[in-house]
Amino acid sequence: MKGITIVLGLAACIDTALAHYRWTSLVANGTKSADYYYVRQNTNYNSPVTDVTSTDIRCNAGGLSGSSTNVATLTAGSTVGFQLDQSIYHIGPILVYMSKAPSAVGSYDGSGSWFKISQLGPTFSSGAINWPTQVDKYSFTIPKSVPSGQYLLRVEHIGLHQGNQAKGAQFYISCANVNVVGGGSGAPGPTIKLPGGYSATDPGILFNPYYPVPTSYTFPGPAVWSG
Ligand SMILES: *[C@@H]1O[C@H](CO)[C@@H](O)[C@H](O)[C@H]1NC(C)=O
Ligand SMILES: [Cu+2]
Repeated sequence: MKGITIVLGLAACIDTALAHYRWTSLVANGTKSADYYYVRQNTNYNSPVTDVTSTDIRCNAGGLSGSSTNVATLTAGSTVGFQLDQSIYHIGPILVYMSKAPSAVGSYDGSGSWFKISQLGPTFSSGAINWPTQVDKYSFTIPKSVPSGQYLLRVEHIGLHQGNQAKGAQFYISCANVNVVGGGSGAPGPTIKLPGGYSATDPGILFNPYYPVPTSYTFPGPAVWSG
């Protein structure tokens, strides 16, 4: 009994004491930007967000303003990525969203509509669930037909190692200020609000990754808009 307590205590300790992975920079035109040059810097250092009803779920704690963050010019249809400061070491999916700023993105708080442009989840083979491993960068395409203009570009890793517990899922989020050029006349959707679009009991958030071994995974949020 004592041994179990010590092991659990250690596990909890490691989880808070270790430097967590953070999405610190944007990769555009094949070039990685400096940390927090285009990515809004959060104020909770490397702690995850755990409350999906908080405005922190938009762009992490401290991410509602990006007035001191630069704006990256991105071409619609191009490949873009977010780079982490260290590889992801928790199990869970990666999701990417965009939200159009009503005016300058630096002063946009993300209270508008969000649509999803990419997601990566587990694969299933011979009774096992296999999560993306050793990810230190996630790349995706800015949809070709997205209307030109300024957007928040949001990346999220959902740590599901404690996803079997209420509010156990951990959201590692960053948002970049971007200006899309060369876009089209697509109508991005379906959309959600953040907070609002996620519930703590969504099957992809309150999710037991261990036993019985899952045979499917339902991503939270809307379907991916392909553009
Ligand atoms: C990427 O390349 C385009 C086209 O040359 C340029 O307009 C844009 O500023 C570049 N973006 C970044 C973030 O370097
Ligand atoms: Cu952790």
